[in-house]
Amino acid sequence: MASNGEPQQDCLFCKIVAGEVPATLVRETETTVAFRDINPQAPTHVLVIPKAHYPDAASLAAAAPQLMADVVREAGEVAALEKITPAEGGGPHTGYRVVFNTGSGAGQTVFHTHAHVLGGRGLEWPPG
Ligand code: DGP
Repeated sequence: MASNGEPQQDCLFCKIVAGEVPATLVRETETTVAFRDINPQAPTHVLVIPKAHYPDAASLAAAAPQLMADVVREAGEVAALEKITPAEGGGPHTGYRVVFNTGSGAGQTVFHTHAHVLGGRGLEWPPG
C-alpha cells in the first residue's frame, strides 16, 4: 500500500512516536526516534525509526530518501553511543549490524520502517 508518511491509527510504532505507548528512548531527532527493542537479541538491540509512517525500508527510500539517510545516520550515532563501533585494533565485540527486515517472510512483524541496531556480542554470518 502506498504511504505518504501520515501516522496510522493502528500502528504500534506511530503510537511510540506519539508517546501513547512507552519505550526506553536512546536518542531522538526532529525526524527519528531510537529506542530499545522489547525483546533484545544482543546486548545492544536498538530500533531506529522515522517519525513518519512508511511500512518498510524500500517504500521509505523511494518516497523520502533524505529520511532514510537520517535513519541510517542515526543507526551509526546509536552504535557510537553504545560503544560498539569498530574500534582501532577492535576487540571481539566491536562492530555492529544494521538490519531492515522487509516482509513477513523475512521476519518483519511491525510494518513501520525500523532499523535494528545489533551489537555487543559476536554476530554470526549468515544470519538465520
Ligand atoms: P521486526 O520483526 O523486524 O518487525 O521487528 C519488530 C521489533 O519490534 C521486534 O524485535 C520486537 C520489537 N517490538 C515489538 N513490540 C514492541 C514494543 O511495544 N516496544 C518495543 N520497544 N519494541 C517492540
